[in-house]
Amino acid sequence: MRIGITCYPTYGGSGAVATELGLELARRGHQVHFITYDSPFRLRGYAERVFFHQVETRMGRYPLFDHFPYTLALASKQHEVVLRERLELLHVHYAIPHATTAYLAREMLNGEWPLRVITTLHGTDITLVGQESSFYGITKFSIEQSDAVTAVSTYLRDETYRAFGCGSCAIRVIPNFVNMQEYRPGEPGCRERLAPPGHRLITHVSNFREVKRVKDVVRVFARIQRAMPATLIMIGDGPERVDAENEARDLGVSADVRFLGRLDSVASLLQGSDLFILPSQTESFGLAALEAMACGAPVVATRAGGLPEVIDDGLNGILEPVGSVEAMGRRAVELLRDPERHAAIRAAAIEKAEQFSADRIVPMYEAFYSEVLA
Ligand code: GMT
Repeated sequence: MRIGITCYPTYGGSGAVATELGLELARRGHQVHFITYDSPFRLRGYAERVFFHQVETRMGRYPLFDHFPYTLALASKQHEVVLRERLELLHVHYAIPHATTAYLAREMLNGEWPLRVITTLHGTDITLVGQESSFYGITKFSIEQSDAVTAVSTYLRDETYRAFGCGSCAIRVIPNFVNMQEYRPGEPGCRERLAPPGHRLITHVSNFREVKRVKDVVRVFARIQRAMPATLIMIGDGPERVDAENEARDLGVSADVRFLGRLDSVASLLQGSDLFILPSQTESFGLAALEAMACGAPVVATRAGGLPEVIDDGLNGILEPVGSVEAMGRRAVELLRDPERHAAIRAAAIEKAEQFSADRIVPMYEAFYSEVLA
């Protein structure tokens, strides 16, 4: 198949999933064209049958535009690439504004070429941003105008029906996936340079937005640190980073908390981790948790959104209510103090991650594409 993919190219779960999907599809013989404003961050170097088409984000000084109309430039580029490359499918990730630009690009074809548009809903496009009054109407319209819609969890599908109605769209749940060759348990000694000898290594990865509750990560860590020597590695960047840094200072743990900022590849850090903390307010799926589990790091997370579809409390991870740092901290300490139970949860986490391996999930997308094209 000849497939166009549009996503956010910078850090974020939807861009990560879209890019990994494109790469997997190309490995399976499909031709994949990424259409976005920058090369997606997980697109590393040359890959056979993968192409990148850059969308302009600015133009020569033109006094009328305070803000460059990226949405129009994207729709125009999608239309151009679809026609030139004879793309059968345009698969857009994150509804805002991608479902809208894909709708425009398909309308611009005016029957000249039979393009099908698939929108994958990822999370905050439905649970937060899409429900803001400035976006609600156009998001609902654009989802309904897609030829097919997928959601990354049952929770997100149901939330879309609840919040948007979308009566005419039968949303297919295709969960996120992980590349088990890249995200795999580490070799002994893989954590040597990550934390001082004798320290437990705790990690967190996110975009440090409010919804991630990064201060809770530090609060849970402070409870662990009271019980045993430990180091916390915070990976990512975003608006709440300064608050998290201040929290670490206020709780007196900043000497053992390392803020690394954004990193392209996190597998080696996850492989060395004893625990991964994800205390989000909501999480449509929790790709970061899945990647940690695949690397053998048990996850302490909140019982929110789609996280219970990834983590079974007590079996392959720990789930507690949003904001319950005391309970998360207590259960984290109990787990870290019990090597046998830690090993059992770690093994169960890897086993659960295998249910979401790329080899199992990507064929679901291929089958869905064939259905939509038929
Ligand atoms: O909102 C974010 O954290 C980023 C967002 C995205 O679309 O980039 O992540 C969402 O999509 C991921 C991939 O499908 C999911 O694993 C995340 O759970 C989801 N984030 C939220 O729902 C908060």
